[in-house]
Amino acid sequence: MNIKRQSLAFAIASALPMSQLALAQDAQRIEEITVVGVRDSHTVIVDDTLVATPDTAQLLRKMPGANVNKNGELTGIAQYRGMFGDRIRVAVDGAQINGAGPNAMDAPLHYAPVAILESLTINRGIVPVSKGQETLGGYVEAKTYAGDFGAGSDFEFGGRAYTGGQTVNGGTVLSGFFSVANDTHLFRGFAMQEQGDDLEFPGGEIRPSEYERERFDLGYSFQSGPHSFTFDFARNNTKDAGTASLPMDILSIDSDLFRSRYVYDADDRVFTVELSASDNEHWMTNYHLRRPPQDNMMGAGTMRYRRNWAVSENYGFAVNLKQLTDDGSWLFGIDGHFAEHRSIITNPNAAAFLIANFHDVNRDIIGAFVEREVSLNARTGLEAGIRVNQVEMGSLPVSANLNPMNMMMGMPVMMNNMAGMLSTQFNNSDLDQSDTNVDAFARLSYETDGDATWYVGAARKTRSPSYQERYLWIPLEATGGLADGKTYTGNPRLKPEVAHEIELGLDYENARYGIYPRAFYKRVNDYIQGTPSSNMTAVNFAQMMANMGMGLPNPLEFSNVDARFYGMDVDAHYALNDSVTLRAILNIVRAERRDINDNLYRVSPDNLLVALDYRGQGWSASIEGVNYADQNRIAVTNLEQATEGYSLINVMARTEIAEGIEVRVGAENLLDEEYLDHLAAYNRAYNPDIAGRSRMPGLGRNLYARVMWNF
Ligand SMILES: [Cu+2]
Repeated sequence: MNIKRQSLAFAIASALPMSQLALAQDAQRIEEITVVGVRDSHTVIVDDTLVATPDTAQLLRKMPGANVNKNGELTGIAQYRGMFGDRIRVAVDGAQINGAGPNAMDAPLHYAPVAILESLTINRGIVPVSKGQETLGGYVEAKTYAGDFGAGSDFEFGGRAYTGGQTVNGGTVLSGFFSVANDTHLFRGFAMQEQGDDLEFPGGEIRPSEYERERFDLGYSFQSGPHSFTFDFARNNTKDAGTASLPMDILSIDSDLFRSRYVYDADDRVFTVELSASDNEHWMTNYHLRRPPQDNMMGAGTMRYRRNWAVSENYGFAVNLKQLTDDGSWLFGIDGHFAEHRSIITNPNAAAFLIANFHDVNRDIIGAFVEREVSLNARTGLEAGIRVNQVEMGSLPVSANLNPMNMMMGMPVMMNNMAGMLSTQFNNSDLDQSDTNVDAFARLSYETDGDATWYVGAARKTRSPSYQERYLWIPLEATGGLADGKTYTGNPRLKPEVAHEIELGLDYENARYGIYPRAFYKRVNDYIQGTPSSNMTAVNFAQMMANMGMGLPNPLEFSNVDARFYGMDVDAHYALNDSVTLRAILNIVRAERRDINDNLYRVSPDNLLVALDYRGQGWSASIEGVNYADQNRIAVTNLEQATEGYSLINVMARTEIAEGIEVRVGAENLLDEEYLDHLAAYNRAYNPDIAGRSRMPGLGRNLYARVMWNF
C-alpha cells in the first residue's frame, strides 16, 4: 500500500472564509491527510488571512484555543489554552528561534511577518512528540511564502507584490516576492518594508507604539525524483519599535536566519534532514522612544537611563525517518537545539555602570523519539509516541558595577554591595544543570457510522526551565515578556515542569454544518511561577530600587509550584445557503494554582467569535462579532488587575479587480468601542492618555486596505 502524506497539515472546513478561498486556490498544496482510520483534524490553517496587523501572532486570536499576549506591535507572544511563552513551541519554517530579547521582544513569530506568511497552523490539543522537543503547552507553526516550481524545463519569472495601509496608526507595508523557476530549480527573493506611527484608541494614543521593520529573504529549492532540497537565508532589521507594556523599547533587532532541508521521499519511506541557525542582536532602551527618566527627589534622572544589549545564537538539527506500513507508519527521529544568550545593561550617562544580566547562558537539548500511527481496524486509529530529551544548561559567573562614579558612601555604594552579594550567591550555586525529560502521548480516534469522529487522548509533557527562570540573578523584569511589572530572580536548581493531560474531542460534519469541540484537563507538577522572594538581599535590593523610582518592591522568585488548566474550545460552521455561512469559535480556559488558592496570570478571558461569511460572484465579505467576557479570575501573586468584557464588530470584503490583482478592505472595531485588552498587560511609559501601570487599552477603529498582485 502506498500511503503518502501530501502536506504537513489538513485544514478543517471551518477555517476562516478567506483561508477557504486561499485553500481553494492552493488545492494542490494543502490536501487532507488520510492515513487509514486516523483523521488528523486537530490542525487549522489560516492561509494569508485578512488581518491588518504586521504581527502574525495576532492571527492566533482567530483560532480555537489560541490567543496572543501583546507587548508591542511587533511583540506578540503566542498563548494556547492558558499557557504562553516558552511553553508553546513555535516553529518558523521548521526552525526554532530563541529570540535575543530577555523579555521576548522578538518572540518567535516576530520572524514570520504577515507580509511573507503563507500559513499559520496550530495543533489542536495533544501535540505529537515528533512536532518538537518541548511541546508542553502547544504547537504553532508558521510557514513563509516560498513560491512554486514551474511546469516544464523552461525558466519562468513569477512573483507577488503586496502593499497595504491602515488608519489606526498610519501603518504601511510594501513588499515584493520574486521567483525564477522551472520544474527542477526554484530561486526566490523577498523584500519588505513596513512602518507605523503610534496607535490610536478612543481615549488617545498608545505611546510609544510606533514601529519600523525591514526584511530580506533569499532562497533556493531543488527537486528531482525522490529528492528535494531547500536553502533559505533571511535578514530581519527591526528598528525603533515601542513596547509600552515593557520597561524599555526596541532600538534595533538585527537577525540573520538560515535554514535548510533535504527530503528523500520514496514510495514507502520519507527521510528528512533539517538544519537551522540564527544570530540575533538586539538593543533596547528606556529613553529613546518613551519619555526618559526624570529628575526626582532621589536624584538625577540621567542616572536611571538604561540601555540593554542582548544577543542570541541558535543552532538546530532534526533527522527523521518515516517508514510507511500497510496499517500506518513508524516515525523515528533525533533532534537538537543549542541556544546561547548574553545580555548586558549599561547607562549611557555613566560609562562604568554595568550589569552582566545573562553571561553566556546556554540551553542545549538533544532529543530522540519514536512515533507510531496505526489503523487498529477500519474505524479506529491510534497515534502514540515517546520522546526523551537531555537538557544541558549553564552560565558563566556574573558581575555588576552599580557605583559607576566610585562614590565613597550613599545609595550607589549600598546597591553595589547588595549586587555583589547577589552575584556571589549566584556564582557559588550549581550553575550547570542537566535534566532528562520523558514525554509520551497516545491518541485514539473512532469513526462512527454517521459523520462523527471521536477522539480521546492522553499525554505526559515536560519543559525544563527557561534561561531566565534559572539564571536571572538580580531582581529585574527580564522574564520572557511576563510584563506583570514585578521584578524577578531565577533559581538554577529549578526542576522541569511535568504536565499530564487528557483530552476528549469530536468532529461532526455533514454537507450543512460541522462542529469540532474539544475538552481538556492538564495537571502540571512543578509548574514554574513567581512566588514572593525569600532572599533578603534581593528583597532589600528591590526595595531600594523602588525607593529610587525603579520598579516595584517585593520581588518574586521563580519557583516550582503546582497548577492545573482545564476548559474547552469549539470551532463550528453552518451553511445557511449556498452563499452564506455562519461560523463560531468559543474558547473557555481556567488556569489555577493547586498549592495555594490563586489563579494563574494573563490567561485569556472566555471569548466567542461569531461571523457571517458571504461568497458572491467574484467577491466575498464577512461580518464578525468578537465577544470577550469579564476576566475576574486574576493572579493575586502577580498583582493582576481584572478587566471587563467587551464586544467588537469587524467587517471585511475582498474582490479581484483584474487578473491576479486582489483588493481587500476592512474595518476592525467598526464602532470604535473603548475597551481594555486583558492580554496586553499594563502601560509602562509616560503617557498623558493612560496612567502608569494601568491596563493597556484595546485599539480604536481601524480601516485598512491591502492589494496583492500575483504575476
Ligand atoms: Cu528587548
